[in-house]
Amino acid sequence: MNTKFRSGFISIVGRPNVGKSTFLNAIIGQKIAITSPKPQTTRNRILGIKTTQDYQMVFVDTPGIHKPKHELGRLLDQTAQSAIEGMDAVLFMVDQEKGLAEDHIIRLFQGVSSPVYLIINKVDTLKSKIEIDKIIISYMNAYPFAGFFPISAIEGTNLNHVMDELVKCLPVGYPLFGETEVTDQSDFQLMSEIIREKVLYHTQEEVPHAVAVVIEHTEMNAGVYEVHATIVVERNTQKQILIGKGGDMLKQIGTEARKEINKILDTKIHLILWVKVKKDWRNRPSDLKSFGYDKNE
Ligand SMILES: Nc1nc2c(ncn2[C@@H]2O[C@H](COP(=O)(O)OP(=O)(O)OP(=O)(O)O)[C@@H](O)[C@H]2O)c(=O)[nH]1
Ligand SMILES: [Mg+2]
Repeated sequence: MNTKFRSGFISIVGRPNVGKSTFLNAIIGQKIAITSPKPQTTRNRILGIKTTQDYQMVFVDTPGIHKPKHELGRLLDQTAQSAIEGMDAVLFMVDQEKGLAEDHIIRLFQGVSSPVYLIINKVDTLKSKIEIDKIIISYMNAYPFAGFFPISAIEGTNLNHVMDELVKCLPVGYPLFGETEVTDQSDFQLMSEIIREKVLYHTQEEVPHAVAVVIEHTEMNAGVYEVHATIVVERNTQKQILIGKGGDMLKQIGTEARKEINKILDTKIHLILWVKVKKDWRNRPSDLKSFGYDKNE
């Protein structure tokens, strides 16, 4: 055992859609967290574990911090906020396209004892260097960040510099997870998230936010591993949209999800999807719980 082995926790927080989950996947080197152009893609705290000979870094991906409109949104914000305290380091990610510092978000870090780093993402779409300098100055004036890193999570730019800095934040200690483990999510969680990601890509406006996915059961049927999943929506009109003309939309979502599940879990499943209406589920604590959105603390 390496006596200088380091291990610890690093959280990734920020507004929705800034690229937190894309960053996590890039660091771990495989898809753990779903991503999409829609805000509030991530709904649970997701661990991504990076283990080398010298360290184990446990990243905590969180839902984007926003102004909640539902009980679900309130839970998402709570989850993100609870991942700020007690970490070895916090990465505060911003999207350079969104401009200057926002005071009310920065206030979250007041009194936090761990180092908070400013990560300015999406520099691949940067128009001029002056622009990014202005953004950096506005954030650095708003909070004493331990450092800042302009990155592109999609292109992998500067991620090595972030990692070099983060290693220094980890205390000497034993690994907390097995060396081959990359996430704390179960296969059921991963499957339901992948199905939800396909729904996010195929639907617009309120529909993606009104969707939850539940894996009901799995069974072996004539040598085929069958996965039965329900897509829950809030209204009949949303159900119609998801099913599509002659069932086309649901078929498309099912095909894309099945292919990706097979790839990620290195398996061969047959996916059977149902759509169910559960009125106002985002405001019902019992529904939130049964869809897996209560254990975020
Ligand atoms: N151009 C560009 N787009 C990026 C980059 N990183 C992420 N994106 C895109 O930004 C969008 C949001 O990415 P996510 O990783 O889902 O963002 P998030 O911060 O996890 O969002 P929430 O889970 O909703 O809080 C997706 O369309 C990504 O492809 C980047 O470095 N450059
Ligand atoms: Mg996310």
